[in-house]
Amino acid sequence: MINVIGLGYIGLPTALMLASHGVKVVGTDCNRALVDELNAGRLSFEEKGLNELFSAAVNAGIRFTHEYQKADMYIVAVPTPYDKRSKKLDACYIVSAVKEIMKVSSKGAIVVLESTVSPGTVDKYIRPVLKSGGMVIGEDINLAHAPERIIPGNMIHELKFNARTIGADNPDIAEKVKAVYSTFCEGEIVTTDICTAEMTKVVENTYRDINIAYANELAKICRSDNMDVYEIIRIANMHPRVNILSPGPGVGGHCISVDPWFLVGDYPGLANIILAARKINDSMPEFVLERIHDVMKERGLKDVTRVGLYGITYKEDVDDVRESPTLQMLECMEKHLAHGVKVYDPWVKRDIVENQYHDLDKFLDEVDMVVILVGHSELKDNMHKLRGKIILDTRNVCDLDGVYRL
Ligand code: SAJ
Repeated sequence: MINVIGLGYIGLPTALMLASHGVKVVGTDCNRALVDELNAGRLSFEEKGLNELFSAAVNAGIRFTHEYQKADMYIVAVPTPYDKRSKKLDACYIVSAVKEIMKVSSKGAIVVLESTVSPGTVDKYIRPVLKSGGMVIGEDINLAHAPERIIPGNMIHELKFNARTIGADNPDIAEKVKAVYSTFCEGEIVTTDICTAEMTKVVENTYRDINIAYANELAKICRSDNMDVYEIIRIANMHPRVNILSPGPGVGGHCISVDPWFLVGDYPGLANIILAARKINDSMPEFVLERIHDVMKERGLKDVTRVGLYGITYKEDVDDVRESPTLQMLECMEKHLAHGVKVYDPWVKRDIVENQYHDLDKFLDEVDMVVILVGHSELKDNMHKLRGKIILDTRNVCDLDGVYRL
């Protein structure tokens, strides 16, 4: 039996996928309200294909509880925040999960960590906890790291088809873990040691952050001299070895905007490009505010309450608002006492900011200027409704005449 610990964006789809492929699974989360919701048949977030997977897993007998189970394998997918001051990983959730596992695990059980961690985390935090709990690693308990790689918006597909990395202390354990993931994963599964697996995952997300930072820096350079950054990137990308990503209002989400900090925190003085990239991406919400200001000035729009921000989530067609550029912009506006801007997002059903709308038409009725911060499919399907508005498009998704861009 496998006990999946943490039923969030990663743990839940993984548990469902395993269960729907014939593996006996129990999902555990310390959040009792979440467990109750799942047991009542309600999902905690939206994701393409998740409803169908949920039904299949429930039919296959998956259970959800707040209690840790006696099991042969634990898959741990709990949050790994970073300390904003030291920039280092905060391992508190992993450590407490491992402490709970120790109390109930079968002899020889394997603990597979899926959460993204900085290189050396297993050595630094998990091994000492197990040792001080009297566990002999390799006998009483075994360790592996199988970092998740799935992208929100296409998680279910990627869970099935992405290649995976499994780091373990010895090849036997790696093979056992590989056999479990092979029940549903059709991508190549590479086995290695734990530290290599830890570093590889952080390196992947950091690579993307740096590439986005390059695009964002180009956007700033091009704006300063009236060049069209999108056309320049489009043409440059025709080169067979160039693939620049897209500029945008900033890098949000709980992965790419967080993981590079682990390297900055652990390797100060060495992680220089990584730090510069983080700073550039973090500066984008303020850059967008400057653009809003410039466009308002050019068009003679003085009243900020006639400006509407389209999109609160960190990217298109997901409901996740963590580290969202829109929220960072709103925070910054508040500091400058620019209150009253209107906000709308079709994916955010609860009221989380002031002047938030839940109907696109009503939102558009109330504004003269629309700032596109997220390119949701809903907007692409309704772009004609923006005709006649002043439009600042930070995602390059609007092809109406007279649009302002980054
Ligand atoms: N963004 C841009 N320009 C781009 C691409 C993205 O501004 O060209 C922005 C997005 O709008 C968003 C942020 O970057 O705010 C991050 O979005 P994303 O789609 O690049 O990535 P995430 O955070 O949703 O998922 C990433 C993925 N990592 C890589 O692609 C290397 C995913 O595979 C990981 O599993 C996930 O992080 C994770 O959980 O670590």
